[in-house]
Amino acid sequence: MKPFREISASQLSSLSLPDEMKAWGYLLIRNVLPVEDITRMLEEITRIVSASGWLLSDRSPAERVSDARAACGDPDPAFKRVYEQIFNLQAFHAFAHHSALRQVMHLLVGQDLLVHPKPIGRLIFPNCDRLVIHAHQDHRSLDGDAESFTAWMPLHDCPVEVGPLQIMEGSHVYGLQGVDPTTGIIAKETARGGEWAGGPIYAGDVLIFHSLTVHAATPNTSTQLRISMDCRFQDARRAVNPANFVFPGSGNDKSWEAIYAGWPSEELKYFWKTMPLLFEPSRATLAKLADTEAEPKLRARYARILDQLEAQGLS
Ligand SMILES: O=C(O)CCC(=O)C(=O)O
Repeated sequence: MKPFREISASQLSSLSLPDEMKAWGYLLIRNVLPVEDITRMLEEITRIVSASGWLLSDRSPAERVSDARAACGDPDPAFKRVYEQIFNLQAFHAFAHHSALRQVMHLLVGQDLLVHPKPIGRLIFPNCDRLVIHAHQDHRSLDGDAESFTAWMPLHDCPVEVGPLQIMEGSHVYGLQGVDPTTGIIAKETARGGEWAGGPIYAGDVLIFHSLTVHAATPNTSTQLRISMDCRFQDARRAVNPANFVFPGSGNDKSWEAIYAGWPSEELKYFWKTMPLLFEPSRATLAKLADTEAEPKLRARYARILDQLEAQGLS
């Protein structure tokens, strides 16, 4: 695999990030985030996974050596119980708003930056094929405007054996690509784009890619849990799917109120409410779909989105 094309933080003032993104579909920027801030986040997450029995008890939690008997991943109930504790942390949400990350995202999307409110934490057990995330495009789940971007950040050094992301260069110019209808995976053999690029990604580096860029995880063949975060961003004036501000899945009782209940301060609670967001689908379209969509499951999903927008005062 060819090595990532990389940019150093010191080159940021002399490069046009929009041009680089347009040409390659991704940017690997080294040394963006202060390692102390990343380590603080890592320690909070490690405390939770260690207390949940995911790490070998005869090794230091800082080594993140996983206990294979605990191996699990989304959507396993055991995984969700632990992940919920992490998702409830105020620091986890604040990470997506880190000033160093915002600065880079401003260079890419301009002054009107929307930080999507649901960052994702990846807790990837080693040597577990079923937990490897295969080739896909984020636009399929994000929806809204395709000019949206994911920032992927390991919370520790991530050599190739610990399973960093790989990127298919230039794959963002081909629109949504075909997937296997049962797995949602894009076959690497038929994916359209240039060569796959990969390599180690270190604590402090940020891999940013376009929502149409095809990407996949490298299998984690180490002994360690891989802990990373991915956060999404876009120009706030462009359309955004309202599903990104609520919890539209069936059978979950997640709510912002429950998440915020344990936060030590008011900071960042419902930060998007003061922004003039352009929802696509609009509330009127959602209301129509909640009535007319042929599939009952989808009708119920649209109704849940509308209810939750209303509860936030966004309708
Ligand atoms: O971290 C991973 O394993 C997958 C991340 C990913 O696919 C994404 O950030 O879109």
